[in-house]
Amino acid sequence: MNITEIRLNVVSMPLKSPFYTHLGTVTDREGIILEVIDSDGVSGFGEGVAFSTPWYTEETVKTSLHMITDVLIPLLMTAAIKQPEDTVRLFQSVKRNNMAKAGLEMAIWDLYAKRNSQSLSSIIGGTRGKVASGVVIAADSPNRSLKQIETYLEEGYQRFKVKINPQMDYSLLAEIRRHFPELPLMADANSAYTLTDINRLKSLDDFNLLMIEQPLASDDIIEHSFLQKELNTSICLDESIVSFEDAKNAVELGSCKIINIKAGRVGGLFEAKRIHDYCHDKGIEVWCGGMIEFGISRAHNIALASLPGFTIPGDISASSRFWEEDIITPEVTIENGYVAVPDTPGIGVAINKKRLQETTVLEKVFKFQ
Ligand code: OSB
Ligand code: MG
Repeated sequence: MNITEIRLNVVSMPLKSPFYTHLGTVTDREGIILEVIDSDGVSGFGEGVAFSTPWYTEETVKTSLHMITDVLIPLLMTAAIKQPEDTVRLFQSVKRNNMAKAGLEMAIWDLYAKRNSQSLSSIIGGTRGKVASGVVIAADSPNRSLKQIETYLEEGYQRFKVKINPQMDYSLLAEIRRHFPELPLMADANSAYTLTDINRLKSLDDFNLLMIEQPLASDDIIEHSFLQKELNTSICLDESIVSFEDAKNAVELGSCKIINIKAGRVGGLFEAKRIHDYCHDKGIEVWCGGMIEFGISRAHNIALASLPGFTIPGDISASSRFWEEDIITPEVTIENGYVAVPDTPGIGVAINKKRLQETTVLEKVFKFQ
């Protein structure tokens, strides 16, 4: 691959409705769209998924921009990239900043797949023609949560996730279970609890949840291992797993029975696939998490979720879940609870140039020598 140019667009778009978590409310989403172009004019697309503020991880749009512009692209300019793995090796000299790295690495995966006339799904070893679709309910009241569940059930979603915290857990889940006794339901705490809440967390075993996601601290693996021994409900780790080594430690310590894999959080598709392969081998179930992202990142998620170990419906919802109009064409749609995995080269979607332009707040072009 002979990269000649990288185009970067920071886009900003309002969500259709606010996304409430105990750490803050997301009403507008900024994202970094990256296009890597080679000397034959082939383009690969990636998306930096850091948020505007560091509520979910330490990265932000601004820190990502700094890393991408001042560190990672200059590194790419010094190296010959033959395959995506070369990018991973090259970026090893930079600590963390996983979302910034992933944005570029995933664009290079898309370019690599296109150059090989293969879909991204097939080039990473995907085996599914469609992936099961789940959705997140992040409303500000139990009533509005119930309403959203009803709407999304009608749209065909197969798995429902609600955000919980010590102020809003048992009563919310009881209300949901009263209306929807059989709903495939899980809860995501985004680290809202500590071990002192152990009895509260145990009480949630009443609700036959598929899993409880990230109950304890975002950098903890040890205490989750203690908690998992005390709970009937499976723990799923999200924030705690930022590398293959974290996944291995968590599995070996029994800190979780399920892992939510997000390529952005772990530094790209290569690392995401390594974690998947390891978990598949160990019989640990995985699913693909979401980042309230735009269509480029969703398209990558769909390819990732087509790997054989992704046995639980992910946070892979339609473009219309968050956006009036997405930046890709065609948009992501749900049919009978599934999203089709494209079999056309690369991520299988094109950028919607008009929508990209009208949502762009900053544009940069990097020319390689
Ligand atoms: O914790 O999984 C999370 C959104 C943003 C950041 C973190 C998380 C989430 C979600 C929703 O739960 C993901 C989505 O549907 O895009
Ligand atoms: Mg989560």
